[in-house]
Amino acid sequence: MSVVNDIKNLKIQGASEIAKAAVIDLNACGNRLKSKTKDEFIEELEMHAMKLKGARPTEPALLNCVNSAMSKIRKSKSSEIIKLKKELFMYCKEEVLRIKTNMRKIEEIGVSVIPENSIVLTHCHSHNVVNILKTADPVKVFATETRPRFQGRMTAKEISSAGIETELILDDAVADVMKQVDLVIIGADAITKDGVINKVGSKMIAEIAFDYKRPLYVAASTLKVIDKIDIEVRDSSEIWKDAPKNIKIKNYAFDVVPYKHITKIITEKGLKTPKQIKF
Ligand code: RUB
Repeated sequence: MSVVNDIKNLKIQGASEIAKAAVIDLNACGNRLKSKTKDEFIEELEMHAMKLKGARPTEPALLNCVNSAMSKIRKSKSSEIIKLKKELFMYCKEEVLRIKTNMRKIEEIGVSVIPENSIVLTHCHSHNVVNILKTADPVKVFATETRPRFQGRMTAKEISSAGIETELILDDAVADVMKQVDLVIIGADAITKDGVINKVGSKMIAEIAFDYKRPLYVAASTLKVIDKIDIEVRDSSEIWKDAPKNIKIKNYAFDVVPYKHITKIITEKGLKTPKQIKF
């Protein structure tokens, strides 16, 4: 299985991991190329970069990191393939480092929003959120199962193996448990002008948290900042495999959480209000 396919079918999921896997694979592709000239090398690499970006075209961290490495290699003064390969390795390594450093900082900063003995609710599977929760060690975490692909099970497994009391709930049960929760923390795929984009259901959870006056934090690197991006619509078979033909099924993967429902965004540059984000 290729990394492109692994990203497409969610074997690799979560914006940060997707971006990391993509730049590592871009370097691996460059390394394998047998191109004779610089133009050929760039062109073939570009083709692979397009495939990687196309695997989840609505993931800004993936787009930003792959574009950044590609733009540097395009500007290279080297013409020898061996040198280009070495440079590509360096640029891809820089991107991986950027992703990892941001995640570490988000974890450090994120811990400060989780008071001692708190009960936290999260949705889907965000590596940033899991890192924060494992370090903050709240008394209990509610994890939504996250239909249709059940990424919440991954969150529940990781949180409970860290020794934190974990309760997996149906997505539909959020309204019922919200009164037991001190705060909500979710990840993000994109930080846009209109709001933060995260796994479908995030908007509904944010509205419920707002109604119950519970703070909602979003943990996300500024590598995910983008003006505007489409919402990914995935294959309907993820919702219902052999559905009758006359039923229309729309499998929106994400939704937009408006800023009025977000307390703060935990970025690698600190806790930010939407107005402090540069677009
Ligand atoms: C995952 C999801 C995560 C964000 C942030 O969706 O919505 O909250 O990607 O992840 P999917 P991270 O499973 O469809 O990729 O904090 O790991 O960057």
